[in-house]
Amino acid sequence: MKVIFIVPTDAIRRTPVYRLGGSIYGYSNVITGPLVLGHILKNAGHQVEVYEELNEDVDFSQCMDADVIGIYTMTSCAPRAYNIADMFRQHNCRVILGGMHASAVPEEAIKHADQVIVGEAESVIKDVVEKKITDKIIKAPIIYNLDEIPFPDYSLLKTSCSAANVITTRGCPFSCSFCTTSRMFHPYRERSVENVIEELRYYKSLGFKCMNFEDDNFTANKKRTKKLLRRMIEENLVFKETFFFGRTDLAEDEELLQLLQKAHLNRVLVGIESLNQKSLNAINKKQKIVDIEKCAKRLAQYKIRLIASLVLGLDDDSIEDIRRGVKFCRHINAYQLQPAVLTPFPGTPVYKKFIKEKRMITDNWRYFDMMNVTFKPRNMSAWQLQKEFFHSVRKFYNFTSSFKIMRLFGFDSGIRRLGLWFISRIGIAFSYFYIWFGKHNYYTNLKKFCSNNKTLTE
Ligand code: B12
Ligand code: SF4
Repeated sequence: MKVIFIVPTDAIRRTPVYRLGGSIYGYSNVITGPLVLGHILKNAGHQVEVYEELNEDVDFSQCMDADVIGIYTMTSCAPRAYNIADMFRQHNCRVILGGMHASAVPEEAIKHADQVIVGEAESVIKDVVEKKITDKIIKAPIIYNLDEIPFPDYSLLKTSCSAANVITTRGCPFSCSFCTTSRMFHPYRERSVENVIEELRYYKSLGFKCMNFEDDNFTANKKRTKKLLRRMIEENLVFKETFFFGRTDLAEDEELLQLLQKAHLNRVLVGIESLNQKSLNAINKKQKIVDIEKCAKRLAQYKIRLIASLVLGLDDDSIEDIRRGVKFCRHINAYQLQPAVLTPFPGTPVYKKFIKEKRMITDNWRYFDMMNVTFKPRNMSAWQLQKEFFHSVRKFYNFTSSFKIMRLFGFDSGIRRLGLWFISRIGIAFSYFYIWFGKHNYYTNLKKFCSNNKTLTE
C-alpha cells in the first residue's frame, strides 16, 4: 500500500516571513512521530512518504494516489488538518488521524477521518493501515520498552530539514498544570544510552551537522544524561549545534554543565514561566526564584545559550509581573525569549479549570498556538494580555542587546539575534496593521468582545 503522512501547518506559519524567522530562530526540523510510524510501515513492505508543511509548501495533488493518508495534529493546526483530511476523503482516500490534538479530542477528530489513533501509535499503526484493526477510535497501548521502536527514517521525508531530532525519553517526571506532553506521553520512560548512541551514529552517517534533543526534559535523570554525554564525547558523536529542553535544576550539577558544554549542547530552552513564586506554586512547577537566577548565571559561565520561556497570563500574575519577567530575561542576557501566552490545551488541568469557570473565549483551535489569548485572564483583560505578548517581544528583542549577545556568545549568535530583532519588528508591525486597519479579525474581535465579556465568534 502507499501511505502518505502529512504534518500540517497553519496559514501564518506558511508565510515567507514566518519561515525566514524560523530559519533565524533555529535549524529546520520535524515532528518525528510520522517518520517512526513510516519506518514501521516501510519494514512491513509498504511504500511511505512524509511531508511537512512548516518548511515547504506541499502539492497535495501529487498525493492523490495514496491508499492511506495519515495526518499528525497539534491543536493550532487542527483546523488545517481537518481541511486536508476532508479534501482527501472527498477524493476517496482513506484518512487516519493521530498526534497530540486528535489524542486529546478523538470524538471531534473522527468527524474528519476514517480512523483515529489515540496516543503513541507504534504498536497499532501496521494493523490499522492493513485493516486488521477496524475500530473507529483506537486507544494505542503504551510502549514501555522504547528501545523496541525503530529510529525516525529520514529517507521517507520529502520536504526539507536541516537538523535531526532525537527523543531519548518520553514524558516528564513533573506535571505542570498547563503541560500537554507530560500527559500525552505518560508515564516517563527512558531509552537505553546504547540505543540513543546508535541513533546518533545514524545521523552522523547521513551527514547531519546539527541535532536536537527534543525530549520534554532532557536532564530529568542527570546520571543517565551524563552517561549519554560522556559516550557522545568519547565516540565523537558531537554535532556543530545541539538544542535541548531543560529545567533550572540542571545548573545544580557542575559536572553535567561541563559535559553539556563539551558535547556542544549549546542552546537550551528553560521554562522560567514566572518570577512570581505564588504563580510557580500554583502551576505546580516545583521551582524557586533563586533556582532561576542561579541557572542563568551558570549557563552563561558555560556559554550555553539560554532560551528563556515565560508563561504570560497566569492567574496570580499581574502585568507588572510579566514585565518584570521580561526585564529579568534581558538582564540575565538570555539569548532568546519565548513569551508563551498561557494556552489551555485540551486534556490539561488548566483547560478543565477554565471550562468549569466559563473563562474560555474561543473554541477556534487555530488560535491555540501560545501567541494568542484564548481565555479570560484573572488580573487583566484578554486584550491587555494580547498586547503584553507584543510588548514582551518588542522589549526583549532590541538592536543594542544583539551586540551584547555577539560579545558574549560570538558573531553567529549576535547576527541571529539581530535577525530576530528585525523579524520581530516586522511581525509586530504586521500585527498592529491588522489591528488598526482590519475590520473583522481575531484581534479586533478580541478587543471588542472581551470588554463586553462575550464569547468570540471568529
Ligand atoms: C519538534 C517540535 C516542533 C518543531 C517542528 C514542528 C513541525 N515541523 O511542525 C518546531 C520547533 C518547529 C515546532 C513548532 C511548533 N510547535 Co512544536 N513540538 C515539537 C516537539 C518538541 C517534538 C515532536 C516530536 O517529535 N515528538 C516525539 C514523537 C515520538 O511524538 P509524536 O511526533 O507526537 O508522535 C507520536 C504520536 O503523536 C502519534 N502520531 C504522530 N503522528 C501521527 C500520525 C498519525 C496518522 C497517527 C495515527 C499517529 C501519529 O504516534 C507517534 C509515535 O508515538 C513537541 C513536543 C513533544 N514531546 O511531542 C512540540 C509540540 C508538538 N509543539 C507544540 C507547539 C504549540 C508548537 C508551535 C505552535 C509553537 C509556536 N508557538 O510556534 C509551533 C507550530 C508549528 C507548526 N507546524 O505549525 C506543542 C503542541 C501542543 C498541542 N497540544 O497542540 C508541543 C506538544 C509542545 C508543547 N508545548 O507542549 N515544534
Ligand atoms: S517541567 Fe516542562 S515538560 Fe515537565 S511537566 Fe513541566 S512544562 Fe511539562
